[in-house]
Amino acid sequence: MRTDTRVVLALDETDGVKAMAVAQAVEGLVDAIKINWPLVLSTSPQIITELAELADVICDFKIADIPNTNRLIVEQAVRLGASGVIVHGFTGSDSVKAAVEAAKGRDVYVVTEMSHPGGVEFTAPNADQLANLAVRCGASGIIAPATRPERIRHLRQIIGDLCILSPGVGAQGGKASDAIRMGADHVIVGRAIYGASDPRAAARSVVEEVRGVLS
Ligand code: OMP
Repeated sequence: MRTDTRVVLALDETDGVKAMAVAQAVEGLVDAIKINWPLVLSTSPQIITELAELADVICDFKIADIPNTNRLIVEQAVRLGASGVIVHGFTGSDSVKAAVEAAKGRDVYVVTEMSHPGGVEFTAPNADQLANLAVRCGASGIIAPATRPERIRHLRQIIGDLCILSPGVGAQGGKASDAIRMGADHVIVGRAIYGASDPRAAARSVVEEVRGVLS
């Protein structure tokens, strides 16, 4: 993925026409567009191919199955044009390795501690193991919470120079600058951009906040 603006748009807009309009509006301001089930289910898997013409697309399907099923899902995402996928790690190393193999060089990100309040119940106590598993399985990086930026710094120590994508900015209360300062490579921002009256201006403001930390 590009490391130009360090911002990834989470395009959870369920109106396909609006989603494409937002994607076009933020062109050049985001390093990738992450899509999840809401947009794919409200439109069609073809949306992956359409968005891939505008930006790198990360399919956030939180893939969490046996190795064979993981492989089948990743192969279809790649066939449609995905540059990356997000998988869960609690399924074990064989499942994550199957995803990495099927991705054939595309990025695979493993979820560690989740950003929402419930993320402290099961994911936080196991985050170190999940981060270690990401390294062992050859993943490109991990997902770590902008809502608890000190956890990003902690997980960075485990994963070395793997990539950290950090959701939870804006609507969930996290700050992009805090996440980047603590070691995230990219922030993932959804509602604060696609839900804004001017998505391009909202994206630009996150980009400037991040630039303020890096400059
Ligand atoms: P907003 O809260 O609207 O900015 O969206 C955040 C996006 O990041 C959504 O698409 C979530 O599904 C995703 N996400 C989290 O919010 N928390 C996590 O712990 C992990 C993810 C993710 O894997 O992207």
